Amino acid sequence: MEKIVILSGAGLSAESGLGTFRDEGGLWTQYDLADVATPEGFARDPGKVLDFYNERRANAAGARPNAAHHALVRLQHERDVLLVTQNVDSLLEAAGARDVLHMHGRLDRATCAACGASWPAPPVMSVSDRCPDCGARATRPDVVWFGEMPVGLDRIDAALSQATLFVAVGTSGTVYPAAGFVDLARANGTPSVELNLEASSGVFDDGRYGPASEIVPAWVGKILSDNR
Ligand code: BV8
Repeated sequence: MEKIVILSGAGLSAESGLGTFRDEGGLWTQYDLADVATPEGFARDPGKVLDFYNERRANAAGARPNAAHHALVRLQHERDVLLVTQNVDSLLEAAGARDVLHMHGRLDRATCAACGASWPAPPVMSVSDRCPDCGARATRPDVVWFGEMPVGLDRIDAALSQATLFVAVGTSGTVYPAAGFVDLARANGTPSVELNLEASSGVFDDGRYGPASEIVPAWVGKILSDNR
């Protein structure tokens, strides 16, 4: 049986209304990522960063999983699958996924920059919030900004070294180290598949292109019918 590592990006949740980062009208065309997705930007203007994530948290709260999320969950229930996501939404969990590895953190969690505590994020975070553990006014979204260490890299490396298949869903392959996972797979001799609206810059052995809500269920159906 296959041991599959699946990396997802914003394209997985695009049809759930959450938008992407680098497509036309994407988040990084509306905001300067240096202002809202770096520790330096947070230090400069924490209120602006909290507002950016409050808006995304509100948007995500109203979103529902699409057919691609449900297809990945079906595959996880039937095969040995590690779901690694760059997405900070919880739509895979909403579709019934277990044990999703959010390598860039989660919108629905907050953390304390002073003591490292983490707790469920309130719908709206403000600079006057205090850490429930240490009381410091140092709360921030529990997400990984540029220049910060992504979550779970050791676990991802170990899974990639054992994988029989690496799949990237809905990611432009722009952000590292996630964008380098396909190269790790190749170096390990692991076949790789890209499921995306259009070909990214990554070098994959195979690709299916179109909206995730169509191509991901079709691909999962083939994997399961081939009894791989
Ligand atoms: C780090 C915060 C130290 C949460 C984000 C080499 C090695 C290591 C680091 C670097 C390196 N080179 C450069 C770096 C630094 C940097 C980096 O990669 N910079 C880029 C800009 C070059 N990386 C870092 O800083 C990382 N940390 O390096 O720590 C270190 C050093 C060594 C080893 C380990 C660690 C931290 C990166 C995390 C930054 N945080 N977000 C948030 O606010 O969400 S990044 C941001 O981009 C999001 O997390 C997002 O998930 C991620 C990736 O974007 P995508 O998901 O791919 O989205 P995008 O819009 O780009 O693409 C969407 C795709 O979907 C497109 O292809 C589109 O065609 C497709 N699509 C659209 N609609 C659909 C669709 N597909 C299917 N169906 C559809 N309907």
